[in-house]
Amino acid sequence: MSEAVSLSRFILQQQRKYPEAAGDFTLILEQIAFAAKIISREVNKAGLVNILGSVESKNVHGETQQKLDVYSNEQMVKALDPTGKVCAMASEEIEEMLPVSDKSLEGKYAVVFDPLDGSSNIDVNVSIGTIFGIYKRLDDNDCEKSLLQAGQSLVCAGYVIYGSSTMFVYTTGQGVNGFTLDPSIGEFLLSHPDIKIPEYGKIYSINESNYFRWPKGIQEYVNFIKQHPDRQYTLRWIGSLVADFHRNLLKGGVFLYPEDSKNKNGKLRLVYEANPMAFIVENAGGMATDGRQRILDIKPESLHQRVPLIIGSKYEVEKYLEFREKYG
Ligand code: P6P
Repeated sequence: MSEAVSLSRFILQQQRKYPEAAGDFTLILEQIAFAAKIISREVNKAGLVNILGSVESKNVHGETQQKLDVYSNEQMVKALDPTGKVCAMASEEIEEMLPVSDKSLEGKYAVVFDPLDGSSNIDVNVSIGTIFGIYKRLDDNDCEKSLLQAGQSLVCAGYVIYGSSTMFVYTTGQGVNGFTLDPSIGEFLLSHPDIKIPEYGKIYSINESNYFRWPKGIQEYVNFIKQHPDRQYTLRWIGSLVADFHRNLLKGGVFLYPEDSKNKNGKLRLVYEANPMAFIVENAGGMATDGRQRILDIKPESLHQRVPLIIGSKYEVEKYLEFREKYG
């Protein structure tokens, strides 16, 4: 039985590689993990307490907010703001950049997050997740600019999946590592060291109900995958980005939420969904594109802008680009 390595110990071991590190980044990551434990506790008993269902309010996208969405957002803010190390925060649940307390204005980091993605699945007990990305603050008093950096400037990205177990998966650019929460001790323990996505998979994840709204290139690509000459693919679509992405990261394959005639830029958001997942997948040896360019190269124009997302194993993503090139 190999020695259990906690997330806290792993983070400190990583910090020791940077003698100049003041510990600010470590504190932020630890606090995100703390928030994840709190959210996990509520998600796992959601059916037993009055935290299911929706609230009257709607989020910036006009979507009815679930009580757990609002609760999770509050936990992330309460975990991060008191550190005084985060000068700016952006959340899927909040229209504008989140205000931080005065002492935080000098913080050296900016954090973007979707506090609880997949919330339409909450009330039916399907896996959901938290997605986050961490940037170094730009030398600019306008902290919002620090939130709108291209994904390639991320210094850390990760997600938490609240599923059959709660897992914390993250990268700082030197590989991807996964930690599983042991509720009996309240610690995330290293369970998936150095995750690498297979070169190709046998799973494709897309909402095929949009088929007749797709451009021809996407239709032709999906038809190719469904009758691949060398292997039988299977379709897996949970309708929860973190759950669908996590499965493909471990087993290989491709997740697609492309544009269609109704959603010209797809459905997923660049800043706090596509970019963190793209940073993770590239550090695991995969690829992420919007169909024309690398996701991490896109310069965000606004906090909530949407982007087509095709992400996963190199083979399936490169093949997608070929079909879009050929068929449009
Ligand atoms: P559809 C959840 O609402 C979400 O934002 C992602 O987590 C998920 O991948 C996608 O939407 C599912 O979209 O159109 O299949 O309901």
